[in-house]
Amino acid sequence: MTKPRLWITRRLSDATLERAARDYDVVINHGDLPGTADEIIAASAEYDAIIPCHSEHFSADVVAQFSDRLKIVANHSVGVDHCDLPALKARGIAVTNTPDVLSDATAEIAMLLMLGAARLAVSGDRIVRSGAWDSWSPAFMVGKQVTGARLGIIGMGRVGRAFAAKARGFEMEIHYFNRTPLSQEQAHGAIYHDSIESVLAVSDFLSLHCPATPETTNLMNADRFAMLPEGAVVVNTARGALVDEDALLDALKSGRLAAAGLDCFKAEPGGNPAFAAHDTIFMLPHIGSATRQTRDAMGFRALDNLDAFFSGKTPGDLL
Ligand code: 8YV
Repeated sequence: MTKPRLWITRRLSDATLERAARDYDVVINHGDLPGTADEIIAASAEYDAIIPCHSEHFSADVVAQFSDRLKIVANHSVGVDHCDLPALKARGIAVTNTPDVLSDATAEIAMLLMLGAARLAVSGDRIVRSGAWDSWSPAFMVGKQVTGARLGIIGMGRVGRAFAAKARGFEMEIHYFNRTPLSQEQAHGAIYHDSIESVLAVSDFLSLHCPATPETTNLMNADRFAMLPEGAVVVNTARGALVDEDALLDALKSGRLAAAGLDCFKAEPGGNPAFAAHDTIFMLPHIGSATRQTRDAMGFRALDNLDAFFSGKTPGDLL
């Protein structure tokens, strides 16, 4: 039987690429640059399947120009905001993602950002590294304590719950907003709020874990930053689209926010150059799921979805 033709748009983990090469007639973009709209359109005529990352954009405009060969887009990501799902569905193209397997790695990065932002990691590192550390005083670099503080989580899906589990180790009082309340078993004592505003009022620390959709664009805007307690810390490991970046800067300047920890930005790659001057923003370049173990698991999950699809079964992560 001829193997399905598969395009892998980026340099996935070695184990993933080996398995893909064993089971598929695969072309790998070893150059590892994001696939352009033209390349994606051309691929729709040459391949039965694509494994893209969030760096490839399947907009309605791109999908409208597709040929008929492509049958499945098996994303190597949990977020699918780079895919116009209705447009792909209308073309009869299956779409899958990779939930679960990256929840712990992403929650680890959220914890790193929360601790780093709260305890002034950027200034501390810079002062020691630059040789500018020439004095010490009890008043030096005094940050905000995480242990026992109130944590607000917007979006209690898999990553939100993994983060809450880690935060419980810091004895944090966890409040959350979610479209639906969690069962008692899943909530582990976290306090449900039926509105975002209500969570903000009690969030000494706030962490965003919801998908980017038209409804969540600029979810954190000037009005909402103003609802946080004075000196709050905001963490975003979800998507840059969730935060109005000008409003975030204003909130830092006014002192409403003490600090922010960001792994994602409106413009990626690159981030927001206006953030660079602010040591109170601890930044990472969208590496929430970037551990060896998780990269393998994401690649394998995408391949599991393809295997199911091409053997006539419903992929586990069909959207
Ligand atoms: C990935 C992510 O690194 O899964 C997601 O939605 O944002 C990241 O964890 C990236 O999307 C890989 O394609």
